[in-house]
Amino acid sequence: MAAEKRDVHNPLLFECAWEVANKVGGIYTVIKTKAPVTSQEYGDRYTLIGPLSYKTAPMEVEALEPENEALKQTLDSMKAQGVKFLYGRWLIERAPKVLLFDTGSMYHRMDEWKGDLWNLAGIPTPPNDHETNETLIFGYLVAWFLGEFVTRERKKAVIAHFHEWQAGLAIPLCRKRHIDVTTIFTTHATLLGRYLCAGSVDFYNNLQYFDVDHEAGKRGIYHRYCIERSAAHCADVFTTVSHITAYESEHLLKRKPDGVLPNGLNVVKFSAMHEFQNLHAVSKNKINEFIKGHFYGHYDFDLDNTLYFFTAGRYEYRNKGVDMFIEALARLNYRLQKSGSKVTVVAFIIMPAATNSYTIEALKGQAVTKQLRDTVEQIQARIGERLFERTARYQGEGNMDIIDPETLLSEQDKILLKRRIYALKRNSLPPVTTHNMADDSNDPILNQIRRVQLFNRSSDRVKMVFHPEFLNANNPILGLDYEEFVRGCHMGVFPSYYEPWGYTPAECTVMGIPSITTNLSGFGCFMEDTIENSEDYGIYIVDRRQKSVEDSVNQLTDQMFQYCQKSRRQRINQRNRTERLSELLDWKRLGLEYAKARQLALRRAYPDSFSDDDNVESYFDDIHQGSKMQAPLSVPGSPRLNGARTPGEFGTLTEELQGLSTSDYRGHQHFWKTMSQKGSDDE
Ligand code: G6P
Ligand code: 1S3
Repeated sequence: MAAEKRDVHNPLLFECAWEVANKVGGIYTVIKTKAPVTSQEYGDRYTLIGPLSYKTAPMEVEALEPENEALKQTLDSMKAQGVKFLYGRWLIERAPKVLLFDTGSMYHRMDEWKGDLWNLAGIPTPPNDHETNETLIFGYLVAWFLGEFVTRERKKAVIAHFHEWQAGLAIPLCRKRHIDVTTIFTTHATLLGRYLCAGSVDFYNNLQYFDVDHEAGKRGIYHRYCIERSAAHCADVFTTVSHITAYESEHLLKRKPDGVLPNGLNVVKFSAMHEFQNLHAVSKNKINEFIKGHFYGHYDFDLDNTLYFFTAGRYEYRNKGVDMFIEALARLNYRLQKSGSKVTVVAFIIMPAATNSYTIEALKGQAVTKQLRDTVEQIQARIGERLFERTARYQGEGNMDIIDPETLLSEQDKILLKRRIYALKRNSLPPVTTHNMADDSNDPILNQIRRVQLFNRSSDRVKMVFHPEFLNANNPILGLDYEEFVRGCHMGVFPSYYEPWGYTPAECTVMGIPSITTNLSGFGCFMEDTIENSEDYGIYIVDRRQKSVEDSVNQLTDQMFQYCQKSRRQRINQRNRTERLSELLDWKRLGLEYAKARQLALRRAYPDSFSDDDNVESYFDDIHQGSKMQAPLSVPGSPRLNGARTPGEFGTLTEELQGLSTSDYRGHQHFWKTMSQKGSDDE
């Protein structure tokens, strides 16, 4: 008897990532912000799978008993064999179901599974790589779960979507064991790409020439690379987050992705435009307070004419372009000085590094400034009281000495104020960093600041503040949450060399804050492809592909210098325009690309289950009603889109669904052509 066909129109979806309910980096943001639109589409048919961290899970997940019979039986069976897990709802918007496996509960089977992986897929796993051990156990648990689950749930098709190599090991296992699921693998970077870029290679010009096995071996990551590569090759559908990473994946992982799934955000729209502008002003005031403390004794610049620039993220000095940022700041400093500009730029670098807490100087700055403020407030109250008493009791005629300002400040108040002023004197310059660095003399950021001599002198128009810890509203200095901080700044600067997507500039955009990115970042390429005249909308893109490093640094300097020439009115207008781009980055729109990947996966695994009547377009229209970019608004300043009006037009996935071949990568057609030309010339 032929096996019953699985229902491909109401499939079940398991989305699996190391960062489900477990914040490590950017993938957490992808999964968490996307979950609401996926839940909307799949409802109870959606479950996320991740590792169980006993430290964070209780804050993120509320335990539940599984209702689905197949799920319950599968989990009972695993539990009987010693597997520990937490099943429940993730406490985020729409509360999707999550299944978190405790890898520790299966460490005793590590050797058995390592042997199996070697026999099955020829993937070696050395003994002392903790991350790989975790990946192995997690992968075996997920494959175990899926294998048992599909023998119990026989009616519905099952899609298993995996993110990044740490979650990808289950894919070759599913393939080798012939588990009846269709799989998608999305990579958010490649292991080798990240390693190669962090070194000093000319990465993009040599992508097609790297001896990948050799390079991975040289860096001690051959086994990890094998896991990543096998996940990419065994998946029914392979995707990544941007066209630039698709190109990289084709050469480093040796499979051309089937499509690109750009990262979105959950966009919160304010009912009135001025609300986000007000938030900027409120947050900027908080940053102003920090600046007054940090620069005590040297607070000789006008905060009304000061701009806050920042960069933030994981401490990857070269990959995140911090080297270029500091060099360009030094040139900006010179140009502002030369032009006699009255503008001051304070440049923040928010990147966590090993530290031994705050410096005494940084804490003292906030303390003495606070004392001064308290004293001024007390004196202010005393003057008020004095003034009131004198005027209320006034009996005389003509002589109004009592309201002479000279007499309002008592001798005692004057002494108190003098004391506070002395406390503000300092012999040293305001510190460049807020923390005691664990390895001060070797820190690449500090060393470059030393090299370019941005030491916060009075004559410097660019001041530096390196905060080597992520922000938190409870911090004693710079006590703001990241979001508040971004809102209070004028511009985010992210001149990355290696950036598969880049959430930092995207987050700036949805908060209406202009940003600088590069055409080596997924986000930068996406914006360059999607809108015309992106600078008008606060999206500045440094060319790091065609230009030399020297020229790119100059371009970045120009962009920052031009921004410094803007009037307040121009900055406000530009923020309004930037904020209008949010819609482009909303998951309501970009989530559609994920839906297409899932459709393709189902069609590849179950081609006979689809008839000619299955209309792909109407399916997408149904799930995301109203998600299309609206027609350009009549108000001037609406973004002009580069033809790509919907995500479907941007992506490549539907083309295959419609029987066409996938197109070439987007972004700088000329560049890709040059690169492929180079490749074929060399063959
Ligand atoms: C927002 C506020 C304005 C304020 C402005 C400052 O737009 O609504 O009241 O004047 O921010 O802008 P700036 O670019 O100078 O920080
Ligand atoms: C990666 O995290 P990263 O900062 O190491 O994944 C992110 C989410 O897709 C992406 O935004 C980023 O560019 C990648 O580099």
